[in-house]
Amino acid sequence: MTSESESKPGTDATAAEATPEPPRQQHEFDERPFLDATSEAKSRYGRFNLAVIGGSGVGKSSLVNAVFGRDWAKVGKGLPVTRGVQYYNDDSLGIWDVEGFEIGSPVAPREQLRANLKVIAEHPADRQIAVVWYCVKSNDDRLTPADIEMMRELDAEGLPVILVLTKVDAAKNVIIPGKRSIPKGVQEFVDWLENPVDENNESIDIPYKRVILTAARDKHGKASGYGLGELVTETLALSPEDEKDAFRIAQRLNLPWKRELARPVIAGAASAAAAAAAVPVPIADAAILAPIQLGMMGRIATIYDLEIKTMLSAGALAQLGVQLAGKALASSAIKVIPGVGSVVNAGVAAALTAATGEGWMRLCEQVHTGKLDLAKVNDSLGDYVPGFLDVFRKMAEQKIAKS
Ligand SMILES: Nc1nc2c(ncn2[C@@H]2O[C@H](COP(=O)(O)OP(=O)(O)O)[C@@H](O)[C@H]2O)c(=O)[nH]1
Ligand SMILES: [Mg+2]
Repeated sequence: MTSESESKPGTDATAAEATPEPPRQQHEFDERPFLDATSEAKSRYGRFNLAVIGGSGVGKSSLVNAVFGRDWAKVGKGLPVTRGVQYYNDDSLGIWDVEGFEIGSPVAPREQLRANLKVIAEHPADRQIAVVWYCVKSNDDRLTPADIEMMRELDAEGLPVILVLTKVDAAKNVIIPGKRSIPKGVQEFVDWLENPVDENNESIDIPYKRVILTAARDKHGKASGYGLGELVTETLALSPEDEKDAFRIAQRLNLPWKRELARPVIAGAASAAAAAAAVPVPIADAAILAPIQLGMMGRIATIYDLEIKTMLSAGALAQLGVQLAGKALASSAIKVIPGVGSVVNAGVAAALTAATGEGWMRLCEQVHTGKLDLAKVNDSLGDYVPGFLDVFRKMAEQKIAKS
């Protein structure tokens, strides 16, 4: 991932490294299990690459921002790959931003796109296109011959194409609550797509897999999610199997998909904790659970696409471990065995780990959706995971103070 940091738009890749490491505490646990789990999860889930093709101004960047929550278009340029093609990426997402056919170009549309796809194909495996959003303004009458030629080229290359009609001015339907009605012109475009014909009224075949009507903004310029749920559902459906998880992680609209990924991680950590405490361990040795829990937390942070590493100051995660294994453990239902003292047995270890995982998952969700204002976390949020939340808040404050 560092090899590509030069193409990372808008992020300061060196900020984390630049922070001097505080002297390492002589403690049994540190943040490494968290960081190791994060990078392991990142490489396991990989990156989802989407090609977004369409004329300038059709709303490609707005769609990407709405679905993936990356404000790349505003932040700056991607990696200019070839004329009309830019590549933006971070760990979980790559976007091939491809300008539509240039009118007046001496090269035919299909040839132009073929040349661009060839350049893309020369890039490494972790940049190869999984799905294409072919974007057209919904108030156009029909597809142009250039659009059709380009979609045929994509299909010939085996790329699944979603035809995305953008900027649909979907009005609230006054008769059916919750329903939206689309302008007459858009409906005519959709009708034409169902039975497309050329200029001579001959039936033609256009090889797209789905048509989806979308809007990133309403007519007042406010954010609109029209059609975006369907867009992510169909994008997932058309993704190659081994890139589905990367897409679930990269997108920001569907939270249940992230929970589906996080739950098995929690279950796995709970069993590992139970195994580690198969022979009940004295409280003082409960630190053996910290790496398991921190590893679980690192994986979950990856699923929510949170750069906790850059959110949290160095050493803070180690403190988190202390909190987890100490305060949280101490406040849980720990067995007292006469003659032995307080011990953590398998059941307690598993339950505690599962509770920590659920709490951390919900916390990540809140941060991910922007609902949790880290600067204003109040005590009611102690419900998540008592104990480490204070640490988390402190770390967030440090991060805010630094930036
Ligand atoms: N009304 C309306 N405007 C939109 C919508 N999506 C994008 N825009 C506006 O259209 C312009 C071009 O959008 P942009 O995403 O930059 O297009 P791109 O050149 O294809 O990347 C911007 O001013 C957007 O605010 C939409 O769904 N509805
Ligand atoms: Mg753009």
